[in-house]
Amino acid sequence: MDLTTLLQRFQQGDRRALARAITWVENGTPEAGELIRSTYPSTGRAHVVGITGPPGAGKSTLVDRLASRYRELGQSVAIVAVDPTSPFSGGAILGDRIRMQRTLNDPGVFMRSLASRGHLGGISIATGDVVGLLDAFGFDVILVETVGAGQSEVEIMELAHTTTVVLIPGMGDDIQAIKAGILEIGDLFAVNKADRDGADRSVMEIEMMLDLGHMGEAGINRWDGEAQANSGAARRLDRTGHHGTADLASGNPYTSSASARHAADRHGTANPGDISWRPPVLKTTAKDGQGVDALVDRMIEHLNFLKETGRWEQFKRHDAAAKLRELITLRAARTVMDRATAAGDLDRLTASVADRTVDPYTAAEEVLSRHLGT
Ligand SMILES: Nc1nc2c(ncn2[C@@H]2O[C@H](COP(=O)(O)OP(=O)(O)O)[C@@H](O)[C@H]2O)c(=O)[nH]1
Ligand SMILES: [Mg+2]
Repeated sequence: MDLTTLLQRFQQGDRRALARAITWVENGTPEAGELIRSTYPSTGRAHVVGITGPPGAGKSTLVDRLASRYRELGQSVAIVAVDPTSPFSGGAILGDRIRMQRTLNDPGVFMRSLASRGHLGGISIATGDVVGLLDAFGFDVILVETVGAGQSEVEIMELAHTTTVVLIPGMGDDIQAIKAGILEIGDLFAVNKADRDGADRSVMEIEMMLDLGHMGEAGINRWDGEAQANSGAARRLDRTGHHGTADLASGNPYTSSASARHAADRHGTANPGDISWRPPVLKTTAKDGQGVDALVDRMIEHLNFLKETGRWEQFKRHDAAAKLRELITLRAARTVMDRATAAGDLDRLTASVADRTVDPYTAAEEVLSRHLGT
């Protein structure tokens, strides 16, 4: 299939074209750039929800349930499962497919696993581009499942408007150990496997840590943090009022602006600029679907919160800046390295640095001044 045909079919809603497009982007084929250029104007609509947490917490099972619930609410759903820990994740994909049986045959649900094998530019750019394709294709909700731990997962979670951290009962000590990380990225917390002992205690522990974080610093999640950090701009933005909820279909929770009022009530203020989000902690049993409807409600509430406080628009600028920075950094580095290699400078200077005749800073300066220009 050539690019023009693929784009045509993509725009007609052909899922095979979408699958092919994702493969091109994933493999970094020459057409991928044009594909992204052509589809980018149609992006920025989907609600991107990150689902992260330790392996075995029940993320895939939960994602399957979440997708079903979103379908009940009339939303189309794309699922992206990223597993940076396993370069050959054939087995994992098979497992996910078994756990995601409920939604696998629904044309309103699209599922894709991404292996992370050495994509140029890293897993975060590849995932971002894939999410962009799904967004442009018209999915209302994009659920991104990752194993939470390393830097690449955090980067992937930056793509998400709403991040749900999935934990399981009896992780008290583990939570302590990783709390800095998870408290920062979580907009919602799900204590899954609530059919097991200790779920209530885990909920309490997480609540406590969130409260401590809340009192300790100005903001406990990145949105609060950012809003506080540039409070002037953020609040001006917030005061501009309600953003883009009207384009969502009526007759479901998406149209509700009650959430902002609710949040305002909860925080004892009617000024939207002062509203912050206290991540809710919920119990779920993904195995039988308990607590899933409530979790989806809170995810939608978070989406409404983002839109009604101006953070949705803020996110777009933040995202655009991050994307640009990442691409420029990457391209510039690649260009300089390629030129320096071709000119033999890299080899020569590497040898000099190794035998201590030149220090690395001076060597880097030399390469940059020689090869960074036009
Ligand atoms: N007891 C119990 N087991 C669950 C629940 N949710 C998922 N599991 C099981 O936990 C295991 C790991 O689930 P999976 O969704 O693959 O976890 P992931 O690695 O986080 O994606 C599977 O055997 C699931 O059947 C739950 O709510 N309760
Ligand atoms: Mg999984």
